[in-house]
Amino acid sequence: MSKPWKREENGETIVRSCAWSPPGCHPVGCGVQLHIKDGELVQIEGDPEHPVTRGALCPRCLAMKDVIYHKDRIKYPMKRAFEDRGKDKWERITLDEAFDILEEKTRYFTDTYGPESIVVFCGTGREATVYHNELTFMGFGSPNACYAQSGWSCYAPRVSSMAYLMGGGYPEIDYAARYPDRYEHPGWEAPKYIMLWGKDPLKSNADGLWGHAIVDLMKDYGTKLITVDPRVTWIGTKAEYNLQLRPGTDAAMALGILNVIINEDLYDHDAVEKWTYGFDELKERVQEYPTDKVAEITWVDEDLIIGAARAFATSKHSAIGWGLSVDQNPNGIQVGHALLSIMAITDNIDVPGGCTLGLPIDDDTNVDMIRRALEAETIDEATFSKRIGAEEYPFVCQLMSTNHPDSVLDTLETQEPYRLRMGVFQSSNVVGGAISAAQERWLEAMKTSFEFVAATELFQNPTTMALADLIFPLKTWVEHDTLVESHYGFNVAFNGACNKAIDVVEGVDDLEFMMKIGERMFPEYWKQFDGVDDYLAKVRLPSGYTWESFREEGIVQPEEIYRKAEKGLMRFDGEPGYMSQSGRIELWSHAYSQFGDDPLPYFIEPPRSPVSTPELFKKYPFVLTTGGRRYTSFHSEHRQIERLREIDAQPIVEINPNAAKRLGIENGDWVWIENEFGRVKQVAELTEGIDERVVHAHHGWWFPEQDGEEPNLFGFRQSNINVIMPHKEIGKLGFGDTFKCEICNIYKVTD
Ligand SMILES: Nc1nc2c(c(=O)[nH]1)N[C@H]1C(S)=C(S)[C@@H](COP(=O)(O)OP(=O)(O)OC[C@H]3O[C@@H](n4cnc5c(=O)[nH]c(N)nc54)[C@H](O)[C@@H]3O)O[C@H]1N2
Ligand SMILES: Nc1nc2c(c(=O)[nH]1)N[C@H]1C(S)=C(S)[C@@H](COP(=O)(O)OP(=O)(O)OC[C@H]3O[C@@H](n4cnc5c(=O)[nH]c(N)nc54)[C@H](O)[C@@H]3O)O[C@H]1N2
Ligand code: SF4
Ligand SMILES: [Mo]
Repeated sequence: MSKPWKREENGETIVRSCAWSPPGCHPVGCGVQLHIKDGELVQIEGDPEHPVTRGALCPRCLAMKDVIYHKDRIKYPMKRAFEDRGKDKWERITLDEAFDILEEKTRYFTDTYGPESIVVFCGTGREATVYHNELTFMGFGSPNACYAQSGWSCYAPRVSSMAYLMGGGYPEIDYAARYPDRYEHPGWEAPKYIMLWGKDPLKSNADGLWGHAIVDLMKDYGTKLITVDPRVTWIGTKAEYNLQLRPGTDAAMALGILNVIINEDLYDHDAVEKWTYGFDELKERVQEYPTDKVAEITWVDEDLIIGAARAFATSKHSAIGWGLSVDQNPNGIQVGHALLSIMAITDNIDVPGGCTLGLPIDDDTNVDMIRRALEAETIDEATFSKRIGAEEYPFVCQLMSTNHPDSVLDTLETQEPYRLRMGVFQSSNVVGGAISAAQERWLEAMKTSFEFVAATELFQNPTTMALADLIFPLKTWVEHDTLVESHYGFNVAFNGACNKAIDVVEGVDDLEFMMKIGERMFPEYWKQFDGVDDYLAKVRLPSGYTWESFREEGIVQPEEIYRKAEKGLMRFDGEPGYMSQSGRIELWSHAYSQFGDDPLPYFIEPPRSPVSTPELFKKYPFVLTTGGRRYTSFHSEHRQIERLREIDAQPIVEINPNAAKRLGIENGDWVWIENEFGRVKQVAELTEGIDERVVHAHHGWWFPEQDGEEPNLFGFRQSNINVIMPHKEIGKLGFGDTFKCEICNIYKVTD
């Protein structure tokens, strides 16, 4: 890029950077120019020189000044007496004092009860995610890294399926992200179709897929869309086929599409023969899913299913963008398997205009962190063997290296097999935020179990107010240096420099936090790093860079190599093929069979649905899906940012006007959303874009403007949909939840 990372212009310092977190975002790394005057951020604008985002920004980055200088931001470290938990009674301390307390407590619980009595929570996609396992194993010496979403239902099911079915390499829509000259690059092709499967990428930019590229492709390169979504989203209105399915019936839909592709002989024989395993068995399985049956299950017209299947299979090359709905379903492992099968048998994997493919999973990812920690001797095998839920759910815990989230709640409630006594919250608002189901249970269990709690945070929230004894303020992405790597290394479009531009709080960033506690607990290991820049250079940056040389370059795009399996790049031994047990993409999975599941994809009804629980459905006669992303928030964040709150002022439940009319509900009415687990209220938004039998509730709601102290805790019980999401409604192998496939009743709030 031509402009330097930092320059002086008209009395301002302009810092070019790639945005990330905090506040939350996935590692999208959108290009920004930060205007600094007298040490203050005065303006933020998109950076037109960023090869991928080319100057575009969404409202959350545009509101960064409001976040950074917000009056309620936590500005210095604080402690609170144990008996004052739940009260807004904090005492300011220094950063050194805060680390002294953290070290003292870590040593106390480690020495008295073993390091496994400490659990470290982390949420999604923010910088902390990258260091979650490392912080837990090599900072605290504990085996208990916890991602508290029931059934680990985000991204991990997709990544794990890929690892077991083909040895890793996350498939992502080919939007020319790795080329500096982007769409003009010789040899790149635009996808003919993009099938967006339960994904709304303009709003979510999930995992670093820069969703706006899909608009470029549609506008300028003729790409057509197929959307598979129970709602008509904005992008759905542009689709040629919009398969508006019943939530949770995705596996049936994917198997129906496979049925058409296989029975009509629309698949690529060469690709099937060379690169797949188990085609005949899959062919037999899909006979159980004729399109008339699938239409009945999914509530989608048979003609549309057939049309979409034909269009996708006969238009080479085409891509599937698979989203969160694959994960938030107890049947999700099978959905992922069926979608991978569609990509594989139509020869749309690792080809221009199809799905690009990451490299096989290697040492850089969390997966290998256990080996690194054992070598560093910050933890031993015996301690690892105490990881909660790992024995019961090896399919989940082997690759992710964490414990099993649902088992953690069970352990907190029963104190079996041992008591968790110290909690560290690092990028997760477990009480009244987004991640946990059965939120009241998590709150009560943690209150009882935890003798000490530390958190890193931007703002007070229900979790910190209820539980924290010690708080470290967080520096935003404008206040610290780091590397942002899209797709967490699983399929990297680019590495970007996130450059510190200002100093605002007396706090930490996630990397500093890990290194500081690490240096105190395990100095032998951590002394090899001479500060954050040195750590980044040794562990995180593409090879050959120092932090200074990397930030000078600003963005480093890895080379795009298609058809890696042919070239021996998908196996560590350099042979052609994939790193699955058969050396091919497994349509019939050896691993699934060994873990005790069906080796082929299949459909099962959600645990509660009009079909699986017809009696219950009479009482709760709507299918409920939740959590479709909004431009204005990242999960439970941004609720205190006035300019964003003006756009999304209240929690919304979307409901069809005919259904609303039957219930006497008008646009803007507060309504109860009720199921077996309780009720919460949200504001009804009437929309034709949803079926009369389905409703969609927003997630992550709490009210920073309300009383934060116990028992109110910022009013999270009022509207947070996860108060009524069930615990442990997981799939056979331990993945999946019902956040996108529950049932409920809706009625007007009258009091
Ligand atoms: N602005 C913003 N961006 C975010 C986040 C955020 O909170 N805010 N969160 C980040 C995180 S952690 C993630 S995982 C990603 C997720 O990002 P996406 O994968 O895009 O997921 P969602 O937006 O939850 O849902 C996508 C679509 O799935 C549809 N859907 C609901 N139920 C079903 C179903 O049963 N089947 C199918 N096929 N579709 C269904 C919804 O209507 C919605 O339009 O977004 C990330 N990006
Ligand atoms: N009903 C329903 N619930 C859902 C979903 C849904 O679709 N429906 N989606 C689920 C999904 S996919 C996910 S991934 C989870 C997400 O769940 P989480 O990632 O746990 O999100 P939050 O609850 O918002 O908590 C995140 C906290 O981290 C803090 N934070 C922000 N940035 C940083 C940072 O860089 N470092 C650190 N240390 N902290 C930071 C924020 O201030 C915030 O308090 O939610 C899940 N919850
Ligand atoms: S996706 Fe939006 S919030 Fe995230 S970095 Fe890009 S502009 Fe910022
Ligand atoms: Mo997520």
